[in-house]
This record gives sequence, structure tokens and C-alpha cells, in this order.
Amino acid sequence: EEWKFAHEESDGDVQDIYAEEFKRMVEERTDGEVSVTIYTYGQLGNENDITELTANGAVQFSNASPGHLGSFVPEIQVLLIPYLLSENEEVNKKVLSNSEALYGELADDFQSKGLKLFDIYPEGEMVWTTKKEVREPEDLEGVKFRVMTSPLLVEAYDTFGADPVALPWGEVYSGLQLNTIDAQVNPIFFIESAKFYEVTDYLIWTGEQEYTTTVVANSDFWNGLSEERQDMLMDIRSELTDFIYEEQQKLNQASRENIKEEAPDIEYVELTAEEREAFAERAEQLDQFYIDEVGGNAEEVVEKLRSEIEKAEEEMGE
Ligand code: 6CS
Repeated sequence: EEWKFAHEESDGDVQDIYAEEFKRMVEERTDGEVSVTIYTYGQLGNENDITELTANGAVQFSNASPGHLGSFVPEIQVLLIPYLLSENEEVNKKVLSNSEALYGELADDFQSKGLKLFDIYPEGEMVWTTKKEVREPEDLEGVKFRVMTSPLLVEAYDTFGADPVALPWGEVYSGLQLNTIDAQVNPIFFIESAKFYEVTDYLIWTGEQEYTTTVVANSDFWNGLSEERQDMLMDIRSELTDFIYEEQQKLNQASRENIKEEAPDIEYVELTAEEREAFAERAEQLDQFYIDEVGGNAEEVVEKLRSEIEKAEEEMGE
């Protein structure tokens, strides 16, 4: 039996490391009865294509990041509201792996699209790469800022003061090179891997948000698995939580240094608490945008998630 697992990144990136470890565990625990074939970005299409292939059953598992899933499963865009997640990555790891708001309320919305929400994990803090220094919303005026394809991100970067442009990531490097876009945002491991630092001049930490991804399965496939197989997969999922968290940290830390070496002239900018606040204040209106756009139980989801994050922060002594 073959299971196909498609992800949105390149060889050696965070999603690839997760998929490789998933493959290793599945093949070992099924004594080779199941073999997992991994497809990297572009082999079966872009981010939106692989979600569609999973929903219709051509692929059994895939990464479907909220940044690109917003038109298909609008509810998941709660994870894109800037400054909503904690600044403490341990808190995010915990909430994303067992949140009731996400796995309870939102699971049905995935289900109605033919997807089983299997896992959610963080890939690291979002960093802006720009061609000019940006410290306040006014600096973003006229900046064509590439965002992922979910509608909430277009709204968010418009609110920040930029001119957002939604694109699949495969078009970002050439867009920056040809000046059809001026800026983009991603975790630093990805900025290194996709070489966006070659075509921008500043790396800016705004404290905005962590990049998150979901792993989904085709729901008919999932429902057709024996209970034993489902339990095996849920065990693998739990074991992968700490594994992928540590791997992404290592990768992100290394990239911070590697880029400095590769591009000594690039400027590293860390916004002060006060500077961050100007963006965070603008982001406050996005809860309402989310609630209005998504409808249904969106208000309950965002409130519940916020309280889960607060509670986890308290428990971890924040
Ligand atoms: O910027 C993007 O669209 C891509 N960024 C990451 C970190 N993973 C995949 C995603 O498509």
C-alpha cells in the first residue's frame, strides 16, 4: 500500500523534515506494509493544488498552511491574525498541538471539505525582508508586499499600511528581482532556503506572528483506516510534536548566522517594543474582520483560542 504525502517546501525544509520522519515511523511500524512517497513543492503543483488533490483523494496527506488555505477553509485564518499567537514559542507548540478551539470547533470545517485535520505545528517567527528600512506603518506606504494567498493576510498587510500582493511562493524570488514586489514575509529558515535574502536588503523582526502549518489527510481515506492504524498515526503525531519543534528551532537559528555569512551587507533590524506596538494596534481590528468574513462560530473560535493562549502562558509562568 502506498500513501502519498505532499508538502509545500523544498528538500531539507521544516515540512520536509516532518514528512521524512513521518515516513520513517509509518514504514517501520507497519513492517513495510505501507510505503510513504513524499512530494516536495512543485512536484504535484503549488500550495493550493496539493490541498485540492488531498480533498479529492489523489493524495492521502499534505501540508496545508493557513496562509494558503483561507479561501478553502476560511475558519483556519484565525491563525493568521497578527500578534495573536504568543511570543513564547513553547506556548504556541502546546496550544497548536492540542487546542480545543482548533481540533474541536474547526475540525468540522475541514471535514466538510473532505479533509481530516491531523496536526498543526509552528515553523518559526515571521521575518520581513524588504528593500528599505521599515520601522513604522508609514514606511510601508506604496510598498508592494507579497503575502500568502489567504484573504485575511491581504487585509492584514493593508491594515499595516502596505500594498499587499497575494502570490504562491514560487513566484516570489523573481518578483523581488524584477521589482513587481518589494517585500515578503517568512520564517528565516525559509528566507535562506528560497534565497529571498539575495533580492532584498533588510531583515526585519516585527514580533508579528509565528508561521504555522497544518497537516491534513483525505477524510474518506482516514475514515477507512482500521482503528489500529488510526491509533498508530495518532501516536506518531504526538511523538512528532517535540521532534519538529526542535528541528525548526535548529534550522532557524542556523539560518540567522548563515545569511549573515552569505550576505554580509544585509541589515538586521529588530523593532523596539514601542515600534511593534504601532503595528499591533492596527492589527486589533482584524478579529472583527475574521468574525465578519468567516461567520458561523468564528467569534467563539477566536475568543476560545485567545483564552487558551493566555492560560498556557500563565501555566508556563509568563
Ligand atoms: O511563503 C510561502 O508561501 C511558503 N512559506 C513557507 C515557510 N512554507 C510554505 C509556504 O508555501
